Parts: sequence; structure tokens; C-alpha cells
Amino acid sequence: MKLNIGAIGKNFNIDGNFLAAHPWGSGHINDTYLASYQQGNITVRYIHQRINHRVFKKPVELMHNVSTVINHQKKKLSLVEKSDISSNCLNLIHAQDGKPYYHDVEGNYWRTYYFIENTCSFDIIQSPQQAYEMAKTFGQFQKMLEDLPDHQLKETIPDFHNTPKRFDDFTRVLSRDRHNRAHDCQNEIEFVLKHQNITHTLLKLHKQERIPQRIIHNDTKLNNILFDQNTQKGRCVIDLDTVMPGLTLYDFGDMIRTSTNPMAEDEQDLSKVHAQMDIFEALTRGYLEATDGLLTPIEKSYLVFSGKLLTLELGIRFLTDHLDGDLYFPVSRKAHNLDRCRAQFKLMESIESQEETMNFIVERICQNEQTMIKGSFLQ
Ligand code: ADP
Ligand code: GN1
Ligand code: MG
Repeated sequence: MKLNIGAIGKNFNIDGNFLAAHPWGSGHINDTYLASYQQGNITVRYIHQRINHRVFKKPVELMHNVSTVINHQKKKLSLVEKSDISSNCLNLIHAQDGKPYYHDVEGNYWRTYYFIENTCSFDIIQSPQQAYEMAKTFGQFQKMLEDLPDHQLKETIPDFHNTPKRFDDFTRVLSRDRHNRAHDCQNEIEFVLKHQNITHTLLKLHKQERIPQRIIHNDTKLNNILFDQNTQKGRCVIDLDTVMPGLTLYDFGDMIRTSTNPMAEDEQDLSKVHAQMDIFEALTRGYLEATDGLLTPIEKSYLVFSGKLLTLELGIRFLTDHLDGDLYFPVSRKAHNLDRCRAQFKLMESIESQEETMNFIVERICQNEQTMIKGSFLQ
């Protein structure tokens, strides 16, 4: 059914006449439209988004989180010289009843943001400089939320990065094998079973109070950053649906997953999938610079591990969805989720085989940081 975006837009506080709208972006979860409106002599663009309420079961709580995070960001940005509140954070347009969302007669929830002009997003990393910008922008975002009290945010998806729980979901779906797909993925199934032992590592450290919980983004994909079209610098963190308490390492791990691979998340030619060390180096530098002392030594020592874990976790989620009949991630070809899973497992193997080099890179960057701190004492 074709959606009437113009009719949806009428329910938001938007001046002028609706001109046109079309689907936008390559996010997996929400339905995103770019819409333009004539306001006097100018055309102004907005993002209308239909929230996926199969995934986010409590859209009103979700929008409470999104508003809370944006308001906090705005407060913080107003204290920073040269920051631009209209483009360094999302700006919500409220519905005509004053709510941050519009609930339509069919039961869908919609929200609207200003479209941030002169920016672009990428599905595949372009350069180490871009990886540096990505990590810096997500790192600054985390730092900005450092003093937002946990209790102000609701849990929008319970157990989102609970890897052992993701493993249990996988074994449950596998034992049913409702679509008779397991026989085609024996290698992948074995891969998951072989790595079960690492699924608990970060949660165990947290239980032992060796790593803290903080407010994190939870979905630090490359395409959840808007880059400035002219300067190529990171301008804005988007997709705030999963911002909630979690382990900092989840964010860094997913950055490793989505940036070090030179190919798409669903690449079929596995010989091309691998973790690039120059990208990893730039990513680590950007992240440690931006988080500026936030990370404890234990967290730093698990940075590389986090990449392995998050890549495994996503592989498990894709495989589970494949076995379950593609109910969560949208697919556009046969065995699409299996392809995504295979690419994740290939990437994970590549990370594993370069773990020593990667840990060496982290150590070197940390040592440089120390030298810089000591140096600044001397001055
Ligand atoms: P999903 O949850 O489906 O991933 P996102 O919120 O990430 O949806 O949006 C999908 C895409 O739409 C983004 O990758 C980005 O390209 C674009 N986008 C979203 N919001 C804005 C905005 N306010 N300004 C410009 N582009 C945006
Ligand atoms: C989804 O919404 P999007 O495309 O930014 C998913 C992430 C996965 C990612 C894999 C709420 O992110 O967890 O890592 O796809 N978001 C949700 O590409 O499940
Ligand atoms: Mg997204």
C-alpha cells in the first residue's frame, strides 16, 4: 500500500505546502522518507519516519528517550563554542497536539526531524580519516551523555546486546528449524557453537564490577553518522532509538564491525571481507581522543575483543533471523540474512587472526596518550 506522506506531514507543526516525498536512506529498521515543503520562496526539507513498532514495542517510551537525549545534547552543545545546534544534533518537530510523535488511525507512530542539509551518510568506509571522524563523533556523543542520569531513559529493547541471550535465542530457533534451513548452514552453526565461550565475557566483567555501565548509543553503524559534505567531518549522530544504559565496549565493538570491513555488510565474495588495520588505527585514535579519559584501563584492554564479540553477535542475529524465516531484518534476495551472517563470521575470523597487531596498535596509542599527558604537566 502506497503511503500518503503529505497527509502524515499535515499532523506536524510544519508551515507551507507539501511538495513531494520519497523513501530515504538504507536503515534496516524504520521507514524513512525525505519530504519537501514550499515555505514562501524557499523549499525546506524534513525527515518523516514511521517507527517500527514490531521492533520498538513501546513507541511512546521510545520517543520520551529520543526527546530526553536531544534536550540533553542541546544543553551541552549550547556550552560549546562553535557548535551548531541546528546541525550537530537532531531537531524534532512536534505534532500539532504538542507530542513528539503522531499516532495515526492505523496504529502507526510517526516522527519528524529537520533534514540536516549538506550532509551525507555512508554504508561503506571511504578512508582512515573518515573512520577517525566516525569514532570521534560517536565518542563525543558518549562523553556528552556522561552526566545524563540512567533513570531518565527507558529500556527500548530489553537485552539488546546481551550476547548470551542472543546465543540462547539462536539455539531455540535452531532446535525448531521451522523453515528447514539448518541443513544449508552447518558451517555457520558450528561457528556459533565453537564461540559460545566468549559470549559471556563482557557481561561477566560488568557483574564483577570491573567495567561500568554508561549511557551509550548501542547502534554505532557507520551510516548512523551524518558527515559534512564539504569538510567531510562528522556533523551529527542520528538513530537515537537504542540510546540507553549499556557497556561502552558495545559501541566501540560495533564501530569496528561496521568500519574496518571494506565491503558491504552483505558481501557475498568472502575473499574480499577483512579487517583493515589502517582503519582500525584511525578509529581507535579518534575514539580515545574524543572520550578523553572516560575509559578505564580494563575497558581499553578489551577494545579489540569488543570488535570480535559484536561481529559475532551480529552474525548470530543474522543467522537466527535466517533460520526463523527473516522476521526481523528486511531481505531483498534469497538467503540474504545468511549472506550477512557469513560476511560477519569472515570478518570476525579476520579480526581474530590480527588480534595481536590490533592490541599492539591500542597499546601504542595509549602510550602516546600518556606521553602527551605527562608532557602537558611539564609545560
Ligand atoms: P533506521 O533506524 O531505519 O536505521 P535512521 O534513523 O538511521 O533509520 O535513518 C535512516 C537514514 O536516513 C540515515 O542513515 C540517514 O541517511 C537519513 N537520515 C535520518 N535522519 C536524518 C536527518 N535528520 N537529516 C538527514 N538525514 C537523515
Ligand atoms: C539495525 O537501524 P539500523 O539499520 O541502524 C539494527 C542494529 C544492527 C544493524 C545491522 C534496532 O540498525 O542492531 O546492528 O541493523 N538495529 C536494531 O546492520 O535492531
Ligand atoms: Mg540507522
